[in-house]
Amino acid sequence: MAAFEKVSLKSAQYPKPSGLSVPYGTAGFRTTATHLDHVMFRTGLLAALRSKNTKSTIGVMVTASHNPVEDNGLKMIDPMGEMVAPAWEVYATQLANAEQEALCTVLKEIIEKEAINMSEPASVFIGRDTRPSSESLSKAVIDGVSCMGGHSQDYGLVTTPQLHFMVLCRNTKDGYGTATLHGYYEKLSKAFIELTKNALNRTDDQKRLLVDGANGVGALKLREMEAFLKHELQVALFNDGSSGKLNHLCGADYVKVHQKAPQGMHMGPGERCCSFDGDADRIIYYYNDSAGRFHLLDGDKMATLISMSLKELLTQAGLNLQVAVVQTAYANGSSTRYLEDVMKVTVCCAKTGVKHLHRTAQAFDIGVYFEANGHGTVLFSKEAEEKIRQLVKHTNANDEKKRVAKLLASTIDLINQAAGDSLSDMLLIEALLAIRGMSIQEWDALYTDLPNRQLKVKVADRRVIDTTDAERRAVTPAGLQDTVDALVKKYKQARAFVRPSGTENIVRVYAEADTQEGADSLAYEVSLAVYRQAGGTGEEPKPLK
Ligand code: NG1
Ligand code: ZN
Repeated sequence: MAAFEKVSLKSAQYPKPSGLSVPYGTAGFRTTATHLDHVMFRTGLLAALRSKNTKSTIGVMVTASHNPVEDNGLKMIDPMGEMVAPAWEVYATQLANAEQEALCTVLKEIIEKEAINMSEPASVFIGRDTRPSSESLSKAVIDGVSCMGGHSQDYGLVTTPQLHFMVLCRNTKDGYGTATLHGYYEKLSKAFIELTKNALNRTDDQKRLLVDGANGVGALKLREMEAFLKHELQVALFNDGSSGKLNHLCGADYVKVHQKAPQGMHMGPGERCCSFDGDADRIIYYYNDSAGRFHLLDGDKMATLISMSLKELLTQAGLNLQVAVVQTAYANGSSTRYLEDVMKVTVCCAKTGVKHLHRTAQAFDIGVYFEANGHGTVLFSKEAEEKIRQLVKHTNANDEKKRVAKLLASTIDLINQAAGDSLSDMLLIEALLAIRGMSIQEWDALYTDLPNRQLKVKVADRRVIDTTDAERRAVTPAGLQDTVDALVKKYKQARAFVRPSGTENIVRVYAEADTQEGADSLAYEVSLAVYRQAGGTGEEPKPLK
């Protein structure tokens, strides 16, 4: 077959460093940029096959998100804008790690296993972040696609969720949106302006938002979108990439992990601020109070504000639709308690990684999902969306109900249902705060986070830890969970768990308790247990100061 000859020839230009093995992890391939040429080319081949297999457009985004600028990676996007199906993650790993001579054999095996009709056309959308390595790496993906006779559309610099949006638009018949950047900005901005019309007497101060663009692609795209927002949002943009280094001392991950403001941000007391990550699929809010104390509003707080607002709007509209919140084990215990006990919403716990949250959220009329680190969105079932849009059209409905239904419809339009999206989430939070007339301090005061601590432990093989119950309990090594349980009993309002990371070669430890000292001490004790019972390497963990 001509395609295979081409593959053999072309792949020689993208040789695999011998002995190198990279897995398709929680968020796709991710490693040092210089090790990725062959992975990119081969994923291009695979994306074309996935396109033939699904008779749809597939996406490939070149990014390493919040990782340092020297890293890179990629992620495949399935037809409905979601993460690629698990079986194809396995194929991706097999293909990326095949030795040069075995490449065509592995390809043929995938084609046979999936019974792919090679005469089908293939279409792949490609996007990339601002890393210096991204442009040439995305060319390698395009080369791979064309080797399989596929057609690529290169969107160039886009945020990860923008590419998810393009893929979803292209593959939906009922008009999710137009698969262009203009289509994306127009859809979101129109919905935002519709919503903020309902916020009366907004002052310029209330419209002002400080944004840390992580020196990444999100900053560029926010600049592009600003023109569409017609001054309804007044952005002061910092870390816009003009001088600083990507994700360095800034960005959502930095702010969340270090619990402090990014560098280069000039925050006045009480000013509303947010940070994107390097590919703009996460967002974290924060402010300094008048005493100069830093306050963080993470994914849990966003899920709370969003689900609370949706629930109220549904009641006002007289619509009987269930709102559920999907969290992970990292959600702060206070948020779970507030959602369940005060707001009376259904809360589910999914495994870490947005694909797990996304799938869980799909089971509800309206599923709000967020990781504590700020990655999340809202999914509306077809029926829920239909009911809301029907009420908007319903001429007999009294005016107030219709007004509220319109608010809900605009909310649907504002949300990027394909993926967590810094730009879309930011506009959603801004609109909800505006409509509620709520300050960031009032939002923050809904509940108080339990003090918590996350630690990493190096072990020889992190796969010795196997977990259950959405990663909240360790099944192996034997005895480890008993130790954790006994340690947790020593502290008040405490909770702790351990799980192997899906993106780093470490075990993560999480602990929370009624005081910071308690959380720190529990996290340390659990780390020591992991080190001793799960084959720790290097230096033994030390107590936190
Ligand atoms: P791992 O390394 O599996 O914990 C991390 C984040 C996830 C998710 C992925 C993908 C934490 C505790 N974990 O996963 O939430 O964002 O990276 O980027 O933040
Ligand atoms: Zn990201």
